[in-house]
Amino acid sequence: EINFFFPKEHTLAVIKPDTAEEHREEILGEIQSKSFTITRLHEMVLSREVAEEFYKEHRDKPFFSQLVDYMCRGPCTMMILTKENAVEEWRAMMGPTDPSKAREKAPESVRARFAKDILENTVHGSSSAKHAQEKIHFIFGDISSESEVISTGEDNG
Ligand code: RTP
Ligand code: MG
Repeated sequence: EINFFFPKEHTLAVIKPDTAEEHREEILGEIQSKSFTITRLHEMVLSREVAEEFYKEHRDKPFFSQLVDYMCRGPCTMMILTKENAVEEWRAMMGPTDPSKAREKAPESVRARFAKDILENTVHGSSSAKHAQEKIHFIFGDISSESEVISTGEDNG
């Protein structure tokens, strides 16, 4: 592996509830084919409290209670993905929040192919390395012994 000069970065990726099993498998296959390391993978049903805390940046948005309902509806696949530039690369793989925009701008993206609408949009990804570090700690606890985490960049939820 050629990783002497490129520091690895972690991101938190989530396959949200209601995603069909075959789509889950396809997403996992694509993550691996793009050479992310799946550092952690944990399937869990979020409580309302955990979902509210996870998306607390959005608590004042009109869609917040629908978002929490959606996130608690079934099992989420929670993952730590590790690679240089992981945050940006996973966001690029996901595509825009709204699948109609995703189909226009990024037709190969996960949301373009599998999302139902702007709310039920299949996947989550941290929007910055700082956000990733915070959410990884919230979901998985302390992983600092495993590999380096970069903590720079903007955080807009
Ligand atoms: P995410 O945090 O889940 O990766 O999504 P994102 O950055 O692309 O979008 P964000 O603005 O952070 O929104 C978080 C999630 O809230 C739901 N949403 N619903 N009904 C609506 O207008 C609306 N807008 C956002 C989506 O599930 C979105 O992923
Ligand atoms: Mg977001």
